[in-house]
Amino acid sequence: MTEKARGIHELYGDDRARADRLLWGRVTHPGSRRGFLRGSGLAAMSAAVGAAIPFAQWMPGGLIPAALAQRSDQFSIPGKDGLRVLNDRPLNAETPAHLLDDAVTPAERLFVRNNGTPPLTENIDPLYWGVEVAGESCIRPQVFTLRELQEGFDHHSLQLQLECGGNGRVEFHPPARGNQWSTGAVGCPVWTGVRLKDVLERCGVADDAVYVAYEAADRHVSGDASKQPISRGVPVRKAMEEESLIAWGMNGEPLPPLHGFPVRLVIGGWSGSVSGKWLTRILIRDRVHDGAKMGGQSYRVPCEPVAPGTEVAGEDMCIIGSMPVKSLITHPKSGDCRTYGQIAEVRGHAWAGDLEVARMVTSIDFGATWQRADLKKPVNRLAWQRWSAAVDFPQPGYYEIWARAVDARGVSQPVVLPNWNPRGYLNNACHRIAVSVA
Ligand SMILES: Nc1nc2c(c(=O)[nH]1)N[C@H]1C(S)=C(S)[C@@H](COP(=O)(O)O)O[C@H]1N2
Ligand SMILES: [Mo]
Repeated sequence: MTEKARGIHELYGDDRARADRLLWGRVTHPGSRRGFLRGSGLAAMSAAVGAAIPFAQWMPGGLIPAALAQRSDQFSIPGKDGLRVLNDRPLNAETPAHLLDDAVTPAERLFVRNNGTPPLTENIDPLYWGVEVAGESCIRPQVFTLRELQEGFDHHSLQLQLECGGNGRVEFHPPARGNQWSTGAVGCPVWTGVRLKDVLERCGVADDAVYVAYEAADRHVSGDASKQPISRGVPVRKAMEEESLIAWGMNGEPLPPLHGFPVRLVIGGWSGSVSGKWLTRILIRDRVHDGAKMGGQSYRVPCEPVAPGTEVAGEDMCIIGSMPVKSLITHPKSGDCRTYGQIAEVRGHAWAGDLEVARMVTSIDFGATWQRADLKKPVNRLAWQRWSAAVDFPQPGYYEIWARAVDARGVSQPVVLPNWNPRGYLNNACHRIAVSVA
């Protein structure tokens, strides 16, 4: 497993101004010693150093706070707890499985998947942020400010699971290029917003509408303003589901800047890539959307299974829809020791894209036998489901705990890898952890 973890010195070593902007939203002008640290950036740095910074106005730009610079452990992104940084240009970070144990994923433990450079949001007045609804099949195109969305439509709060289409990519062989996610590009916070459906209906969806897509305020990593980093969408029927939200809140707080402040889409159960952050436009299209990362090899898999390593032409690739059935063991932590004679509580979450998880089983004998686990209903449709099991180890030694979910149609997670595909999407193999019993 290759893991590209980056320390804070390495990050600042590359480009101080960029590191400042990335971590704190601090704008440092070349040739000037001053860095302007305000608002959410100042709050982020204060949180990272553990106290308010009375003399922040005198702090030079490009300076790594000593509290972080003198710590030998790997630094974490401000506002995040223990995430593994896979890439910092753009920023991508995943959550170790044992840190995803909460029923509702807290902001500091939600993975970050950026395709481009996020907009600077600290000077934004969220209420005046505009979201335009347009497109060939939009009958009454119009712009809503966030305030108009909040005042003009019913509010809904739902727990919705978000998983990157590339989660689990690291296990594919031959390797697929892209962020080498292991198991941590998934989370399930509570989102608050209005139904996408209600807004689309206000604007009028023509009979020939096929797709609903987003455009956003982030910029392409190349800096080329004519390019968008990502602009994806879903078929109209998915956009019109009651759980598809235009959200401004996460766990009762405004969206964090990294997660799309001030407003984003949340389309539960599908590849996270359709849940556009920093939302600026919604397009009702009369065709399958053709924005950035809709075509070629992006978020697409071979329509028919292929042998590992096969090159597949664009026209033989199909767009990913619902994510497959999957589960995670969030307790105990892999590698932990247990005392012989004590029953271990094992628990985690399970989800199945558009479907519900019907059954959950675990094994401690490498899949020779499976035991039924207790599985809860989702709190609402498209939320992950809590499961737990009591495991009794027959003698001291090394064990693996394997977990396997089965969806409402009887489809279960594969124990080994699912179909290889060129970009390494949809790996829903069973999660397994190591436990030693002494
Ligand atoms: N505007 C915009 N929206 C975006 C992205 C992005 O790079 N830009 N990344 C997408 C991808 S690929 C995923 S998996 C999710 C990740 O959401 P998160 O970073 O809030 O966890 O956001 C999606 N929405
Ligand atoms: Mo993603």
